[in-house]
This record gives sequence, structure tokens and C-alpha cells, in this order.
Amino acid sequence: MTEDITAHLKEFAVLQGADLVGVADLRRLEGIRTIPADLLTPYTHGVVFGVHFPFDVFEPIIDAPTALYSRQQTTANNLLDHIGFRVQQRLSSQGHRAQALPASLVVDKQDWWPNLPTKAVARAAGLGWMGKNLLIINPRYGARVRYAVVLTDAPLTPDQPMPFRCGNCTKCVEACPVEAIKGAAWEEHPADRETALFFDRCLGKLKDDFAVRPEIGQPICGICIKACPWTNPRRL
Ligand code: B12
Ligand code: SF4
Ligand code: SF4
Repeated sequence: MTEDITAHLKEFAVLQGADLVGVADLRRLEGIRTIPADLLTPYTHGVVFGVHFPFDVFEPIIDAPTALYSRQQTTANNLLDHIGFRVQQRLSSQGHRAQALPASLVVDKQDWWPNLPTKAVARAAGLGWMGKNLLIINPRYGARVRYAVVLTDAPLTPDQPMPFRCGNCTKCVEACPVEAIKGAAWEEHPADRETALFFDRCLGKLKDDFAVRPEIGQPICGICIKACPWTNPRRL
């Protein structure tokens, strides 16, 4: 029965445009910082969906993001927000609680913190592992996927997280223009973002350099997305 509800919900999300869908048991996120602090209290599961970019969008990215990538990131965010809204409507009309979280909303502007770190939910939902570049690495698309979440109390069947598969690879570490990626490894996730990154170096590059370029206009990069061998479909 819960399998049926879950399968139908996943099919619905795919019909709305999702390429990947997973369900996280929110008990796996115990201790994570949320805004507000009691955000997760009414909910038991997080439905996570992802939309991918073709590798072509990243191929021209050498040492800076492109105007095409910037525009497509906005399109992906809009699509994710649309899918989230529709999944939320469906769950709600079936009598369940549901709260869609947007693809890209920074709530604590000092600390660059969202309502809920999406990657933690995507990892718990089995959509990928947290790579050394602190991105979710999906076995099919690598890091060229954006994600969003709907929180719900619907009785769904959760997916299982996958193991860390970066191994000895250091491609993202070598590619980062500001040497922000430390190359650390972990079993599930780093204790905090400083374990993985020199955070200020990454943020500084995106905010004070890329985002102020007129053709970019937002803090994006794409270099450590492209560098990951799992991102490139022609790697084999
Ligand atoms: C603010 C923000 C930024 C800021 C700050 C980044 C940061 N890491 O905090 C800046 C502008 C620098 C940035 C940069 C980038 N971002 Co950004 N960003 C966000 C945003 C809005 C919030 C990130 C966040 O939660 N920060 C808080 C930190 C601490 O959380 P975290 O990075 O997820 O890592 C922690 C947890 O996940 C934790 N964890 C995992 N499981 C568990 C379980 C438990 C119990 C606990 C306690 C913790 C835990 O482990 C990590 C350390 O604690 C998210 C969207 C969202 N709502 O989540 C997008 C998001 C993370 N960004 C994304 C992307 C793609 C990028 C960039 C590549 C830029 C670009 N678009 O080209 C770079 C990558 C930088 C990097 N190597 O990390 C994507 C990642 C997709 C993916 N495949 O992983 C996201 C998810 C947006 C989306 N809708 O898809 N970003
Ligand atoms: S987003 Fe860019 S600056 Fe930040 S870690 Fe990745 S490659 Fe480095
Ligand atoms: S480039 Fe290598 S080390 Fe970095 S995230 Fe991808 S597999 Fe992991």
C-alpha cells in the first residue's frame, strides 16, 4: 500500500518534469540545522526530485561560468519550483501535510543557510553521495543535477542512501580556480562545510567575481561540476 502511494507519487513527479525522484526518511537528518528550528517537526519524509543539464552546458566552462549556464540555472530552478508546487498540491489534496521548499532560497543571508540543506535530503533519499566537492554525485549524471524537496507526513517508503564512491579521485580539487576544495573524505557526510571546503574562497570567487559579471549576475561557477568524471557521459 505505502509502496503504491510512493510509486504513484514518483510517477507523478516524473510527469511534471523530474529526471530523478527519491524519498528520504527524515529521521536520518536528526541534528541538522533548519530555519525555523522546528521546520521538520510535522513531517516524516522528504520527497526529493532532480533535473539534469546535458553535459553540453558544462563543456564550454573552462575557468568561469557562461551566460548560457546562468540562464539555464534559472530555468532549472523555475522547473524545480513548479514540480515542487505540483507535488505539494497532490499530497495536500490526498489529505497529507506538504511543504515545498524552493530550489534556491538563502534564508540566513549572513551564513548562506537555506530552510533545509537540500543535499542532505538528496543523500538520505539515495540520489547520490556527497562528493569531495560537497556536491551530490549521482551515478548517472554526476554533479550536473539540481534538486528540490517537498516535506510531507504521507506514509511513503523511503529509499536507502548510497556509499561514498570518490575513492582516490582528486579531479575537483585540482580544477578549482581558488583551491577551495580540501580533498577530505567521509563515509556519509562532512561534519560541517569547512571540513570539505575553504568556504570563504569559494564564496568570494562566486559572489565577488562571477556574480558581478553582467552576463552572469548570480553566484554560480560550474567548474567543480564539470571536473567530476561522473558528470561527463563521455568519460568511459
Ligand atoms: C547557499 C548555497 C550556496 C552558497 C553556499 C554553499 C554551501 N555549501 O553552503 C554558494 C553561493 C557558495 C554556493 C555555491 C555553489 N552551489 Co549552491 N546552494 C546553496 C543553497 C541555497 C544552500 C546550501 C546549504 O545548505 N548550505 C549549508 C551547508 C552547510 O550545507 P551543505 O552544503 O548541504 O553541506 C552540509 C550538509 O548537507 C551535511 N549533511 C549531509 N547529510 C547530513 C545529515 C545530517 C544529519 C547532518 C547534520 C548534516 C548532513 O553535510 C554538509 C556539511 O555539514 C543550496 C540549495 C538548498 N536549499 O540547499 C544550493 C546548492 C547546494 N548549490 C548548488 C550548486 C550546484 C552550487 C555550485 C556548483 C554553484 C553553481 N550553481 O554552479 C557551487 C558549489 C560550491 C561547493 N563546492 O559547495 C546545488 C547543488 C546540486 C548538487 N548536485 O549537489 C544546490 C543544492 C542547489 C540546487 N537546487 O540544486 N551555493
Ligand atoms: S564552485 Fe567553483 S570556486 Fe567553488 S569549490 Fe567549486 S570550482 Fe571552486
Ligand atoms: S571529481 Fe572525483 S573527488 Fe571530486 S566529487 Fe567527483 S569523484 Fe569525487
